[in-house]
Amino acid sequence: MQTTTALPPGQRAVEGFPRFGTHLHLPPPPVPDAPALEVGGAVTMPFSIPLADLGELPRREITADFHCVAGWSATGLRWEGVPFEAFYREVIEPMVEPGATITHVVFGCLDGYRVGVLIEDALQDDVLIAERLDGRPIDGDHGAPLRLVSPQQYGFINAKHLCLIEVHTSAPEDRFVGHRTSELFLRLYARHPRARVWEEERHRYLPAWTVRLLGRAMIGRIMRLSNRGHPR
Ligand SMILES: Nc1nc2c(c(=O)[nH]1)N[C@H]1C(S)=C(S)[C@@H](COP(=O)(O)O)O[C@H]1N2
Ligand SMILES: [Mo]
Repeated sequence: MQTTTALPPGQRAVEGFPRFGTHLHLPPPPVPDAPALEVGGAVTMPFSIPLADLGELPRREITADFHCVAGWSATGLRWEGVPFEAFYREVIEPMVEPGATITHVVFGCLDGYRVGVLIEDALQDDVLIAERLDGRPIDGDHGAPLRLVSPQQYGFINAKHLCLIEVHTSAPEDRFVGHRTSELFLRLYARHPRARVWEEERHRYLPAWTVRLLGRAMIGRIMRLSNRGHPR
């Protein structure tokens, strides 16, 4: 098996790249005819960028491992897209409300998933708004048409089916709009606000080893469920 680097503490490599998520068995959301990325929050006016226009921004390719907080890691994934930092500096920052200090960014998704991160974590230079995985457009399993890729943070930060970026001046709440089980999942699991894999920041309150145990008990079930929503 190809491994890019040693794995972070408490992670085990799996074959391939499974579909996994709080979406559980739900199929991926349909990709709109004219997909776009909306920008909102503390900006002078919300606006929208057609995906077709992302081509004008700098591009980058990275090879990275992907670490789910439940304990599995997919290794050697090749992502291609726009560095989040370039998108932030060139597209978002000029529109930020005068005087606002941005501390957090929320990534919103076509399936209702929303996750907030600290601005300094989002601005790490390996964070991508990814359009391609292993040389092909990202498929429904892994977040078509766009997803966030933040290799130094657990999978749950890596928002699939990305359609919205909001900038905030204080810590926002993670939410899942539209599916009761997924919403419950996010409420029950008080995830760590930074979620850095090398620091093993799995949970806001619980020590990492308890989450390792819990994860091991859940991985198989969630993988099988998620696979039921696999587009065929
Ligand atoms: N939109 C959306 N993004 C999501 C999720 C989700 O349920 N919906 N699950 C997260 C979790 S917990 C993980 S581990 C990864 C899994 O990504 P994969 O299905 O591409 O393996 O997606 C993350 N991003
Ligand atoms: Mo995850």
